[in-house]
Amino acid sequence: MSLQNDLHLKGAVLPVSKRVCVMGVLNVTPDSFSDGGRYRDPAEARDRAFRMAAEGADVIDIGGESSRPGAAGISAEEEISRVLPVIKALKDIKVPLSIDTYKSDVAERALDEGAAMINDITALGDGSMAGIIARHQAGIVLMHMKGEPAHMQDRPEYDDVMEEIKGYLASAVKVAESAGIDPKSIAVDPGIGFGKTLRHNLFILKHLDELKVLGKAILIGVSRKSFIGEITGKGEGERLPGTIAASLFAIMKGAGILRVHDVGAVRDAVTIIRAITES
Ligand code: HH2
Repeated sequence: MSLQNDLHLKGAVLPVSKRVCVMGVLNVTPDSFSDGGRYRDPAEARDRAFRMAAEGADVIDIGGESSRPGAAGISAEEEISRVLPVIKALKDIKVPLSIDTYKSDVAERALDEGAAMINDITALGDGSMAGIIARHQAGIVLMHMKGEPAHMQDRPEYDDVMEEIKGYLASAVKVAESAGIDPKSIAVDPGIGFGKTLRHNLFILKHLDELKVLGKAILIGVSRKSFIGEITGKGEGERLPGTIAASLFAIMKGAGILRVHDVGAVRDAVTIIRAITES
């Protein structure tokens, strides 16, 4: 397992240099592909977040808009109305909160309310995002996506998928650092399933270590994703074994943060890998 630098978030540190960290997914949307509609009520969202923290989540990622293939976008106001009450309901949680948004208006309100990191699937596509992150000294996940969620799975093509992802993320890192974001606050993510076929997703996982040249913590999100279903024939609720297998492969290839729905199970699996590698 190759570990990267610790990730510095506003007032918190993810100890990626010492161990693999787990990001628990909390979707407060009506339509997310696997947990849509389950945690829209802030009290339910709170219970879920506290449960994930108790199971060993290092950070909770709150999403107010689904990015599943074909998803239609919502307005910043609508997204704020979903996310903000949940952040407010989690004021006393010990783990830092990340917000899965590409809209700078949502990010600003969330950071004002105490969130520590923005998970941006467009890697600073909104021109105002970098300045807001820098001002708040917050963390940022820069993710690669080809196209937009509405059309990203319409026959994506690459000459060289890893080269394209590396180049894209390297440019995004440069934009982030030029805007004043702390280099230690940036994580990168190749964006499994975002404008990628099954073949692309497998190739990215197999060659994930190539992203180490970027010198940033590597985050990966394979949890319950459709490529696992394509291989195993399993529905969304039955993809935990596939999620664990792909996650463990990713950490052997250098991933430092795993974005997952099933925190307890993945945490246990990571602990076993750690015990073996450190024995
Ligand atoms: N995947 C999803 C959403 N956000 N962010 C990062 N950085 N990396 C990912 O792989 C990633 C992400 C999709 O999963 P989910 O949140 O479960 O579904 P939905 O987008 O439908 O809410």
